[in-house]
Amino acid sequence: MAIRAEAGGTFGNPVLAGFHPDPSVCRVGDDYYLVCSSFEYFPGIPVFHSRDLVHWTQIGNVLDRPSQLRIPPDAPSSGGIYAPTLRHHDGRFWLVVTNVSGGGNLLVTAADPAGPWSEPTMLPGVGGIDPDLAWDEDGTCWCTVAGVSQVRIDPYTGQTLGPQQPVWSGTPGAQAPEAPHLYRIGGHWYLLIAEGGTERGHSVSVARGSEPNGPFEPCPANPVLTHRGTGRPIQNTGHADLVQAPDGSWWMVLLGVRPRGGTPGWHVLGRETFLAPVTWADGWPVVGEVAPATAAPPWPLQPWPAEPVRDDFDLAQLHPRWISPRHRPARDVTTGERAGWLTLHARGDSLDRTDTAFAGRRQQHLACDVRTLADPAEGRGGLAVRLDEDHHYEIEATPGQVAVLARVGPLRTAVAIREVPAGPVVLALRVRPQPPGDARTGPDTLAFGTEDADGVFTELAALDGRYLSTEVAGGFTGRVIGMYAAAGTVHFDWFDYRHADG
Ligand code: 6LW
Repeated sequence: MAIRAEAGGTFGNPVLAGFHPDPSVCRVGDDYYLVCSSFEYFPGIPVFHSRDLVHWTQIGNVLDRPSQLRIPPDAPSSGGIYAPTLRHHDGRFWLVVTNVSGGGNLLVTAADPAGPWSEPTMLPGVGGIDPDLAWDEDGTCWCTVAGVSQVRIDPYTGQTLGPQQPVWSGTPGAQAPEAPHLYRIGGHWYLLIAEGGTERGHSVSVARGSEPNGPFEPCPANPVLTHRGTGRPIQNTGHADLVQAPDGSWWMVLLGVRPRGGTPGWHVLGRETFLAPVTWADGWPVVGEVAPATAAPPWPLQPWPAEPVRDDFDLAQLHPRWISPRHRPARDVTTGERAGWLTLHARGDSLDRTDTAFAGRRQQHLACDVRTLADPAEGRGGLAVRLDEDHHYEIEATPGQVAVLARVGPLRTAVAIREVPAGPVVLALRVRPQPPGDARTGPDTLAFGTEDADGVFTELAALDGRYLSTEVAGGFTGRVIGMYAAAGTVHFDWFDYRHADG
């Protein structure tokens, strides 16, 4: 059943759970498309489709070829791809984005947002992150970046057509004016920005003017959205984009986080995408409640149509949800070697290395069960929860043995080791929220173990989830759960991801 947000139906947030920050949205006819930042991961920039702004289905990745996305092996985690803007203009889709790990700002186009997207047009004259594109009535293309400054560009060549000039620096005293989006709405040009930093102070402010390049008059009600200083379960709300529904209603997509546990609160899924209604008063946007999910799970936290639990690796191409740090050479991560299995060839000897062969998907639920059937006969590898090279937990199989390993900052330890029968082994992970406790209670617990042929779980170790949180690790991403090889070749027959929220 599709609940149409724009028809006043109820819905819960987040609408795109897990590490999906910096959402940018556009509508063509009855179809909405949305993109997010992807940082060090390849392929880059997941693209989603929806008919109702609530249920999103991934239809591809914008940067899915090495010729479009180069992230050097030594690029830091949380480098790479920041903050895309997606627009539809003149019969095609335009996406502008920054690769902070090489090349800077770039622009790609597509007839179909599912791809293929073009090779990048570089924007060497545009300085600054969070680029936005807007066209005025005479066809001039304005590129606006964090700061906030603006320059006219030729989007076909990437050349700038004049000086880059400051347009609005946001609320005096607020840090980090960023994530600009410029819109022509009614008789005004609106400049929507985020300010206050992407942490607890995050907010959305707006200014308007009669020309696309200002001068801009700030909204007297700024910030038009912030959860700072509140006890709401959704925090860090900011980095927003606006879209109008076919029925004329307005909506905002934005990022936010769900910190849990005691103090200071830990968020483990990264920054997620939320939806809020927008009305207008005196020509200014008024943002309604960023309502947390109230409906019974699995709706609406499940993508719609519901995602199958199992990936069988029966297809030549991996589903677009699978991502790998920095690059994914087909020779190292392939379904073409053993039919119906995903084969990984080790590059680095552990997940501490930036080049380890790893294919994972975002953790999207506060509680989930994950399992994979691994065949380590020719190597060593397993099932991992990765925040970055310095923060990951894994259950690793070698022939006849499994071990739970933990890396937290400078510390690396084998937490538990057990003998198992030789041959393929089901590696399992159960993520569960921590029950309410005292001020030091963590967000969740990650229990690693094996499963026998009857599906009976034997726990090896249960680890505190706070060490795989953004508050501990830093950065812009969230947990990614997947398979890896740390020596030789490891084959995986299937991978199950099942939400256990509720
Ligand atoms: C992004 C900036 C931000 O470029 O975080 O929350 C940065 N906003 O706008 C990385 O996502």
